[in-house]
Amino acid sequence: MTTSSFEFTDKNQQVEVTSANKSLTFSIVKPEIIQVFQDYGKSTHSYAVEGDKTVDTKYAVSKDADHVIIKTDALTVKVDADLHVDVYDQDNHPLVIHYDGQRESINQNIDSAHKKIVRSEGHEVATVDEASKTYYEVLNQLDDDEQFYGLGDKTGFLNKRGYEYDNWNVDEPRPHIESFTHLYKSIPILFGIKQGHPYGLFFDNTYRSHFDLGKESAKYYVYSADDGNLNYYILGGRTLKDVVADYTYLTGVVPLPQRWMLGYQQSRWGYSMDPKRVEEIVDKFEQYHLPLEAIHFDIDYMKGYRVFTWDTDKFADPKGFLTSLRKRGVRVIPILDPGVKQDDDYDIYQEGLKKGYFAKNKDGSVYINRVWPGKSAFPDFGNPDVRKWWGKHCKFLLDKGAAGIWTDMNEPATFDGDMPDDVVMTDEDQPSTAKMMHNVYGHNMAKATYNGIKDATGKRPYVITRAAYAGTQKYSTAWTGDNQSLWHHLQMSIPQLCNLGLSGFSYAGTDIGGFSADTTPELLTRWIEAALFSPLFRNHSALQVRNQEPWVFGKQTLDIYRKFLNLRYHFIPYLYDCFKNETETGLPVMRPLVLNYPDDETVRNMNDEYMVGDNVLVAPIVQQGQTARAVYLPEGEWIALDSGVQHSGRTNILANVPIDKLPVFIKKDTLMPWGQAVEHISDKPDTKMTFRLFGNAATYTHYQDDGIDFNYQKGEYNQYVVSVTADGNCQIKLDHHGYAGQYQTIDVQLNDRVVEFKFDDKSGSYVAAK
Ligand code: MIG
Repeated sequence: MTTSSFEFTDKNQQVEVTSANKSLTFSIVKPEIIQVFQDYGKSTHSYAVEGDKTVDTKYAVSKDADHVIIKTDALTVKVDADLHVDVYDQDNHPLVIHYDGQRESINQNIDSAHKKIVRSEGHEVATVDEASKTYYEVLNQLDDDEQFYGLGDKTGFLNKRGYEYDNWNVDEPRPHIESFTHLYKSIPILFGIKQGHPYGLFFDNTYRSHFDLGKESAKYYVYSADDGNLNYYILGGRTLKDVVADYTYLTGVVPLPQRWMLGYQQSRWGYSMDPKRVEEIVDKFEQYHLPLEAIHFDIDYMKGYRVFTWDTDKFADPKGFLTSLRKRGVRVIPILDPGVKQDDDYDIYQEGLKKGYFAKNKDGSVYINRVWPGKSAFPDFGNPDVRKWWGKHCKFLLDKGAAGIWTDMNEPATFDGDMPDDVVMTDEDQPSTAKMMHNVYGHNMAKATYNGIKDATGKRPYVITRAAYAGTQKYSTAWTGDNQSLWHHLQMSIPQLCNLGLSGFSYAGTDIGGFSADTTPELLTRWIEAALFSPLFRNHSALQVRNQEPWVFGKQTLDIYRKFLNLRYHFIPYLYDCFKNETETGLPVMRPLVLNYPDDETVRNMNDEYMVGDNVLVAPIVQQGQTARAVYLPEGEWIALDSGVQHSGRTNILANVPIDKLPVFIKKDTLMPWGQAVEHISDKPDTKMTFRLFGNAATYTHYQDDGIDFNYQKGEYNQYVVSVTADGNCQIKLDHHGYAGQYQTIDVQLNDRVVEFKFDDKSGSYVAAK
């Protein structure tokens, strides 16, 4: 029997290390994932990680004089008597090493008296945050070459090193710039590459928390929280892809979308003030032969901004109207805000009140703040009954013909000051407060909406949310909120969407053209080009700004816009395949080059190029007036989509990029499915598919299902393996045939000819026509 106060217990993949009177628990989830937990007596319910993810794992625990050592096949964790944690990968490379020194203030050469003076004029003065320090912080060594990625929708650049961030969802109408520490989403997943070795740290704590990633000092980085338990996951695999995949293993993948959701969507605050205006927009799309899948209805369609109402003074017959649009191939996505108007004659408010479904003040009265409908109450979405209630009411919109629901203002945003931290809310079955539930408010609203749509329609739900927490990707696509028609925001959209992708949000987009401020023809054009592969593909603008539909700037802009919408549609089968892969691998569709080429130092700070899956590289123009740019191509051979010219990688090439061009490169030896440039994606199966060969030989696996419901989960899908050998031998195998909508014709475009295949009913296989 030892009386040493530094010891451990080990039971069922849980190792509890105790020292003095404190303890840390390490849960081995799988070889590459270890959870670190310290109990501060707070809720242990996770909104991000649903269900037990633990896999039977081989591991060993030992102790020497200084450390308790936990070892799996992928990770070694060393804990000392101060309960400091060091982590190494399977080859003993350091991944996460505790920093032993003290935090220091940024050196400003300013004394406290002068700090006070500049503060009183309204300036922010950085200082070591005493308040957060007193709760807890995780302080780790920072290497000179360490890079950071992830963190969701934060502003700024791809590599987060050198900046500080907060996790606290806010509605931010000012132009988002790199000094802003937080926006609408809190996704506390930090990916690092240390001396070339990747790791992840996922801090699953919904309370306000902070990252300083080498801004304060080049010696360390810090995570700190204001409240909650210490609860984080160490992720470590061989490659950055492994680590990113393990994050989605924990928090979930984006479910397969309906096929039309990958098509073009048009939106503007104000369209739905008048059905005539909506019709005019649809007319113009038809007249100009522009593809269109959906129009989004902003708050104007409601009766006095009351959720689950439709203003029948404006729309005599909402259902008839939506049906008529649907017949023209256009779906409608109406918006919902969380705020429920305080109005005694309004059934939703009465019902919520009677059932106690609204957030409350400390004294038990209903918490009221002002939003669009005026004074409003806020559903307590952390309560599963409230989520069910909200979900059921979504049927009101679905019955009218809505094809999805857009959820806004769910940070939650309020007009009369922020919701106080002590507002009473529910954490599943436990009483809680806004202090804990704020960052998952949007998450729970999106989840309620997703389940409501799924129950009512049986189709793959389409939800778009503004606020989110880690794991919201299981329920909703996300847009990046109120950007502006600024070149800076076009530039930022690439790193922002890439980091969202790494953070689980494979299905996201920015408002194309910019939401606030007046766009210009050049900016709109460069935006539709840069966003060509943005998973969520929606042009949206504010009430008070210049119109920004594709035709408002005349023929040149319209023609270019149409050309790129058509190009997008050619790539939809590829994007759909990327989504299918994403559901299996957890890797994002739109991604930074560093994910595919983590060993290439050139791409670790690349903000103006991105990739789509493994084989497509995009290098748009994001500078006003620019018509040429350097394009960095990583290792391998690349074929320019436009010209077919082949380039060798690991170097920059100069691309001439006049206003109507977008540099897209396909990795040599790729077969690319090439869809048709339709004006509306049909619910009926395509009868024909084309595959284009880039290079000399390739194999490609292509996925097809009805693109609508969940029957694919019962095997109703087709999987085609298309291959071309260097000597021109071409084959198509129907690997899995569970969906009756198989293509009748498949063309394979080789460099010198097209091979046409026909489906042969008798043999159930594809036969090359002679
Ligand atoms: O305070 O519903 O980000 O997309 O058009 C503005 C009106 C509220 C903010 C959303 C924006 C939407 C707008 N909403």
